[in-house]
Amino acid sequence: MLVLAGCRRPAFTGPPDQRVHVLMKNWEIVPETIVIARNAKVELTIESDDVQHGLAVDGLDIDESVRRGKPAVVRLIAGQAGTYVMRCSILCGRGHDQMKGKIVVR
Ligand SMILES: [Cu+2]
Repeated sequence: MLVLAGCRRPAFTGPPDQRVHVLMKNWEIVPETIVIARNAKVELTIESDDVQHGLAVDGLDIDESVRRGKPAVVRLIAGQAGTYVMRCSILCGRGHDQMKGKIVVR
């Protein structure tokens, strides 16, 4: 098994401690700020309300594309407290650059 130091998001099994629903649509990420607990088992369900988007979170090893009607589920455990930038990773149109948010790990 290949282990990439620090940047690979650890997987987990069983029920999550925290579930978060993320909606991506032209041109925003809702909610714009997500607060999660450090070392908690977190499950993100990401949906698109319109075109194809991608949820990328730098520093948490997340980059998932999502289409309308096809939610993506991401499971993560964030071991490091801090603020991580969420952005859209798929050029979705005119307001693409406005699709930003943050994940705060406490
Ligand atoms: Cu986009």
